[in-house]
Amino acid sequence: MKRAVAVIGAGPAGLTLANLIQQSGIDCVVLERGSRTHVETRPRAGVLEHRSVTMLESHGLADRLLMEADRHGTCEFRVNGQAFQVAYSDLYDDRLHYVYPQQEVVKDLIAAFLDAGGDIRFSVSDVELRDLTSSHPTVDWTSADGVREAVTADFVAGCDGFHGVSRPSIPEGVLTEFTHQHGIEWLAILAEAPPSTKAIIYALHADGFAGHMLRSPTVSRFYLQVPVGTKASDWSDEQVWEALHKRFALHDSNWALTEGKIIEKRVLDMRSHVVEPMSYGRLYLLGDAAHIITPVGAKGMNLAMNDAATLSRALTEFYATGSETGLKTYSDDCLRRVWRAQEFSQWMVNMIHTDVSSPFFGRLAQARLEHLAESPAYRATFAENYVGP
Ligand code: RFL
Repeated sequence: MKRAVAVIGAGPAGLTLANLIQQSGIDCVVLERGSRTHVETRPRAGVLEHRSVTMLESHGLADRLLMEADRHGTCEFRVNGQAFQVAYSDLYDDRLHYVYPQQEVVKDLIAAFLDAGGDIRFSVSDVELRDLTSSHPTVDWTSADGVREAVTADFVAGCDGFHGVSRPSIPEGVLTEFTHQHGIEWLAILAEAPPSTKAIIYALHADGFAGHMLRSPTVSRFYLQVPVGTKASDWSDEQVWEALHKRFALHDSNWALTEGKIIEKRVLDMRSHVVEPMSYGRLYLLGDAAHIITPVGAKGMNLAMNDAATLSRALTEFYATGSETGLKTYSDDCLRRVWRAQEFSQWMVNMIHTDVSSPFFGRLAQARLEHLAESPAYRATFAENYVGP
């Protein structure tokens, strides 16, 4: 089989890229390890930045999102039983966050791609990449029926997440890896509980951080900072709710947390990882395949989509004019935004955890939060980074 582009992975990065290049008349095949049902029901992120939505909308890919997503322009911090809100949308050009679960984004992008005649191979295995520095790299895989198949392409897009095969196909020594273990762990909880808040809550408590994120009218995501080395099974559902009640508690308020059935409980290793450059020969890395960021600040899915839009522009330029300028600058263009997001996420990690590495940092976190509560200028900078410039 011959295609212009072989896309590995049908997550937000791979599916956004596939749709965008298909719209430019560039043919591609998408190879996905999971089944269609699996990828369309896997809950992960849920917050899209204004600029991700604008990009999807300009390609006609945001119809359902714009109808169904909740808009958010305020978040809340709780410290020692007192709450204060930051109306970040008012502070930054009326830009909003769109709360729309990642699996719904994936569902919409698959439907749009297939409706326009796209080719996705689900449930593939043993994907292998070859001849990446030649002008015609090849990808082999075993189909759902057990048949070994291959595509020869002009370019390969590695959109297969942190644990995929694309990045490890690059010879050792080519990439520079930047890794940071944040020294904290979160228990991530998904519950069939209607949101108890209109604004995302970040709560600091002597026991550790707690977060109340929004997903849908019937499902909420919660995070609890837990000791490093914790297993999800160490926490019973009762202990989870007890800790959430305690860490979110407010003095002088009748605010209440609505409980519900816990449908997912997992420990998130809070780490950051970036590789440079985000390309090798004719292989381009996108999204989590190239960079992992903590969920603090909700940047991961948005960075994946930005990579896809950037590579799509470069490929469109290449096929229209023969120019390789966009392909050559792809990595630097994406990395600028990746590092800006990493810096903000790290800043926010340090602000919402009282004991990141020492009591000294606990005091810095407190000072940072007081600054945020008191200073309009500081809040404006937060708003720009949080909602996305
Ligand atoms: P994905 O979504 O991991 O998709 C990669 C796809 O590749 C497939 N794959 C393979 N296919 C073929 N062959 C192989 N060998 C393969 N290996 C893997 C996988 O099955 C999968 O379908 O990567 P992508 O597209 O780069 O998208 C990245 C985002 O998924 C990720 O950054 C976000 O989910 C991160 N994230 C959040 N991001 C936000 O912007 N806002 C949030 O609020 C937010 N919350 C979160 C998050 C991630 C979380 N977890 C589970 C890590 C909350 C959580 C709990």
